[in-house]
Amino acid sequence: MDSRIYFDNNATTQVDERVSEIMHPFERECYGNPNSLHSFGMEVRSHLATALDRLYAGISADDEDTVLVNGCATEGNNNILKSAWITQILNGRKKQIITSRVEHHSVSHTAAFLASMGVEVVEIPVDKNGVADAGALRELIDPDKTALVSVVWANSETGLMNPIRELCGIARENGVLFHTDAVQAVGKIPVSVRDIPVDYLTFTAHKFHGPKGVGGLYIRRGAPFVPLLHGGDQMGGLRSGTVNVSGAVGMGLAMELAVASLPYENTAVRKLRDSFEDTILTLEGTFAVGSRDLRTPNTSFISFKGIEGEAMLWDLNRAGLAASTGSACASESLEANPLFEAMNLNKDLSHTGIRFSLSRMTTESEVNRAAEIVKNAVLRLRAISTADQI
Ligand code: 7TS
Repeated sequence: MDSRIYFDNNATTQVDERVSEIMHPFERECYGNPNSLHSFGMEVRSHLATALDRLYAGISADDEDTVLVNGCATEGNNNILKSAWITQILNGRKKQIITSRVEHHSVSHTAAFLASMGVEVVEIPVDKNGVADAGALRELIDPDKTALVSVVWANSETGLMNPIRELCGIARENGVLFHTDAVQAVGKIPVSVRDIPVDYLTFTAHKFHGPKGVGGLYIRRGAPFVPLLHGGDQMGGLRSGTVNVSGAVGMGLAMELAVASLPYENTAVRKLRDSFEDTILTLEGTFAVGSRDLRTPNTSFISFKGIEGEAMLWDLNRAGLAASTGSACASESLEANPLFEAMNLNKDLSHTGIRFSLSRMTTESEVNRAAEIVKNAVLRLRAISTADQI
């Protein structure tokens, strides 16, 4: 039994046991290539078809739409921005791509690359609540100029959810394509492309108790699309390369389980997160970033006045609690974080924010122990810093 506590589920999650089990046979028993014409291929194809059905159902995609299995959300995000560049800008009359100031690097760095290729990239700011400002999009969007609007559904560091319904509505009113990176939304809140008619949506299995290295990309029927990978014409020629069959099968079941767990996520996990946060916030000099009702139910980003974030992480880690100072894949300091800058928090945060992200596997006893560990760390680190000042 692992006695450590894992509160870094926005970085990645533990694979659900049922997902693990369903993936096993695709290594030694059912190992055919799904594109082969013999029985080995055929038996795999049927499992892949079930997995795709589960993915379509999970996000309420229409049969006429496309859901591709690919390598990860980074691939999906790259694909959509580069595809919009090729179809709307290089081969069209548009000039501009709009993103927001709170994107994951897989969007912001791709946008920066496109800017270096001459694309006009504009970022919508966040409002005082820390969510993308829909009013700013209304002002910036230009039907003659804007090729694509791409806004992350939920921010990975704070869990703050952007007003995707409104942003997507503005893009549609202007006849502009709309993409959302739904990596931190799937499995935490309902994600339905029928309800919110985005043109493109990305997700990645390992954020909802599925395996790593496999993701999904939704493309609405008729939405322009150019593949990133050309080759063997797998996935209808839209994503070449032999499909990661065990990954796809695992992601399909993980999606089904994640959707089934949404009520639990929004009651029990939310309650655990709130109770953890309430306990931590009794400590002096602490505050949580972003109001709770605007955040995904599993995430708390807490600032501890006067404590250096990395020192705190080490202390927590030594005591058996895994958390993070933000995105594991972002190395920038918190001071440079545009979200905190926009919320006017940098001056208060200065290296003191810690992200705690829970999951449906988190238990009450873990929450209680974690809160104790955090309290002790804060007291110890503050005592050290006071001793240093004497
Ligand atoms: N988009 C968002 C919003 C993410 O949070 C991440 C990963 C990705 C895209 C990329 O997913 P991948 O499967 O391609 O790697 N975010 C984080 C994080 O918050 N800490 O580590 C990875």
